[in-house]
Amino acid sequence: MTTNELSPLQKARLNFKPVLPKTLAEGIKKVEVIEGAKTECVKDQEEIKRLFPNTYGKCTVTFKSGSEKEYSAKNVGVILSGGQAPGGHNVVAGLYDALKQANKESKLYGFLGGPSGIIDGEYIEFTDEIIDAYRNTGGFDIIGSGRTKLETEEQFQKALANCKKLNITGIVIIGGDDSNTNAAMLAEWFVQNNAGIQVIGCPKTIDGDLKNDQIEISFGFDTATKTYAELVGNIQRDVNSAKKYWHFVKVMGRSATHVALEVALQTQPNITLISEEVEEKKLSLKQIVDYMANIIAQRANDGKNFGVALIPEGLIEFIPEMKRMIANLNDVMSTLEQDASYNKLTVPADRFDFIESRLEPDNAKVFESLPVLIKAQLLMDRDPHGNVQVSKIETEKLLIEMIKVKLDQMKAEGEFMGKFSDQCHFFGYEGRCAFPSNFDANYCYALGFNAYALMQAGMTGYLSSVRNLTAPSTEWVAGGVPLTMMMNMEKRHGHMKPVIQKALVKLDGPVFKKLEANREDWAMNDRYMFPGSIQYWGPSEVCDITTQTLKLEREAAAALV
Ligand code: FBP
Repeated sequence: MTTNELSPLQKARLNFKPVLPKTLAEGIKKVEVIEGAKTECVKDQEEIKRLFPNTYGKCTVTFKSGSEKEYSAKNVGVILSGGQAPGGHNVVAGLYDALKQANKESKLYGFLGGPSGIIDGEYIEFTDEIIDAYRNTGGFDIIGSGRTKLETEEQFQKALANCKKLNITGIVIIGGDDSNTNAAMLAEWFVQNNAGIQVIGCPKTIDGDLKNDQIEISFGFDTATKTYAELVGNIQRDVNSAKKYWHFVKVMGRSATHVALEVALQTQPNITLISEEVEEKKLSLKQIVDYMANIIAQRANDGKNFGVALIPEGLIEFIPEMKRMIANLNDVMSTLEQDASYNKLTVPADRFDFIESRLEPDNAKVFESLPVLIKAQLLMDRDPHGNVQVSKIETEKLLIEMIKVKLDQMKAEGEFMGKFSDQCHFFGYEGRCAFPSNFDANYCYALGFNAYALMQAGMTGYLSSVRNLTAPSTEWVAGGVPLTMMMNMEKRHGHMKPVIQKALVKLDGPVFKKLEANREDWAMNDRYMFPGSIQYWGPSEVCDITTQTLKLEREAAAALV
């Protein structure tokens, strides 16, 4: 536990009291289950059903407050998993408070360093003192995080042995799609092996791509997007003051473009690329460069040699020729570990030639056309879940280099008379550990508290679900959704695996439609917005605003009812 001196904001935030939904606020011992409809998974039903015979097809649940019951003590372990997201500490605090409220003899253990903690048996036992020091703070440093994939029999056996040692009968995994895939696998394995250990997930990720009808948004998205929007707004002021640079801002979010789209709606920059649109319209890299260069040229011809462009982190994987090449590259790379002839190559250029010789001819051409920097970044190790580490691929630099070439051509043809001077940024890590907004502080606390309600009700293989999030938190609806409901089969490390499907930006949805309706205007006329920093105290219209994404999606859902 940290003993550092606390900043005034740190001290003040420790005293913020999250407000629970009414059903949970009346007390954990009064929570009763209302069963909803049975569920099916999103795709590949037969295969998922075969792989999850015990946890597949369960019903959704919501909670109501009833009469008070007594509960015996229960030991629970919690894991923070994957990338950091603001509010994780409050999930742990909510879980702790619910568990102690149900029975003060219950214990909460925190596994250290992510899922590897449960395998290696590394843990701490939480106390009031530890929890109180982390309430409403950002980060995952209370126990750390990691990305270990849980999938082998050996890992499950070790996890079981470590739980037995501590008499743990419940595990909460706080994570994104990959981490909750871990949760689903572990839940199924524990049932199959009569382990008597429940597993509940909590929807975390700044990426905003873990959502469906039951999960309106993952936690952390609110705070992270507001943090990036503040920074982009500040850059826009700078741009508008100096009028001499084009700022290219790559924004985190991995595959889906929810983060960049939300930041765009909050700040109204001149250009925002949407990966899902690029894929749908089958835009080539050249077409994207032409689109951006044309806006830059038109603005320059209006005397504006400046602007701001947002680039989603995962763009490269959505450009059709790149997507095909990366899929082929992933297959090739999954065979390289045992390939002695590749492993003995030490010079990057030799490695690139080797890879090109293994790729299909069209894909080899695409790979060959890329700058050395991008080639090297594409060959970096995949994460333990088989994902390309898009945060390490400098797409913004690739675009800038190609745009410069295009603008030179346009200049030669008299189509561009201005100047192009670039600055680039990558906003990602800056937002993942910010102090959670009031929304995330409340939401996370409710998710953790609710996770314990699901356990108390005997559920396993469920994701903690808290809905109706545009209403005040007292009106939020607490419940649970079976993890298998969100699963499908996807290729990872060269093999088909069951995974939770990522929710991508819907091009017929209200959030994208809003950008689409405005982007021509924003490209040429400077409609910059300056959201400023997250406010924790003050008027409700400043402190409690939800994201545009949540607002527009909830409004659209309500209109359908
Ligand atoms: P999660 O899906 O685990 O929440 O990760 C979110 C994220 O921040 C992505 O946006 C980003 O691509 C990735 O983590 C970066 O990972 P790392 O922290 O391992 O560099």
